[in-house]
Amino acid sequence: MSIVFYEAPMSSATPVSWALAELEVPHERVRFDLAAGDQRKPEFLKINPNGKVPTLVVDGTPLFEALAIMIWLGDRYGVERGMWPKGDAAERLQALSWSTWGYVSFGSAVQRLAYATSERVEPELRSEGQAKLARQDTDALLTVLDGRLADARWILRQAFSLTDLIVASVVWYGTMVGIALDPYPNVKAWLERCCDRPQFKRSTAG
Ligand SMILES: N[C@@H](CCC(=O)N[C@@H](CS)C(=O)NCC(=O)O)C(=O)O
Repeated sequence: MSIVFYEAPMSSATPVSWALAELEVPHERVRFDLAAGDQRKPEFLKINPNGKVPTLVVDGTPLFEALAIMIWLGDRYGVERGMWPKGDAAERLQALSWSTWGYVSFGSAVQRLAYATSERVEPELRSEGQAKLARQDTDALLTVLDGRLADARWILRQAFSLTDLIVASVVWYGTMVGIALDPYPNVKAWLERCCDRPQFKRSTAG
C-alpha cells in the first residue's frame, strides 16, 4: 500500500504524525511550509480542495480531516497492532464515541475558546462573553472525561490505544490555548502519561 502524508510541523497534522509513529505505518512524507502557502498550490488543491493538512493519499486516493484519517488508520493498521478495536466489539463503539467526542464536542469548544481569546485574533473580534461560554463547555466536558478516567489509566481501560491518542491530541491543544487541567487530576495524569510516549515527543519535536 502506498501512503503519502502531507503535513506541517506543530499543526493539525501533528496527531496524525503521532498515530503513524505509534502504528509504525510505512509512508512517504511531504512537509509543507504553510506560511509560504504550499497548501494553496493548484496541484495540492486537486488532492484536497480545502488546502489543509493533514492529508493522506492512499494508493492514489485522497483522505483528509484528521479524525477521518485516524479512524481509517485504526481500522487498517490499529486492529492488527492491538490499538483499535475491531468490527462490532463493544470497545469499538466506545472508541468511535470518545474519538468523536474529542474532535467534535471538545474540539469545537476549544476552538471557540481559542477564537475568543487568542492574540492571533484581531482584538475587536475577541470576546470575553464567548470565552466564558466556551470555558463552561470545556469545564463540563473535562468533568465527564475525568469521570471516565477515575478508575482506569486509559480511555478504553486496559491499555493505551489510538482512542487515547486522538482525545489526548485535542486536550493537549486545549492546554496550549489556556485550559488548566488542575481541577481534573485524572485527566492531567492521563495526559502526562500520553505525552510521555517517545512517539509523541518525536512528533512534536518539529
Ligand atoms: N478540521 C481539519 C483542520 C485542518 C487545518 O485547519 N489545518 C491547518 C493547519 S493546523 C491548515 O492546513 N491550514 C492552512 C490554511 O488554512 O491555509 C482537520 O482536522 O484536519
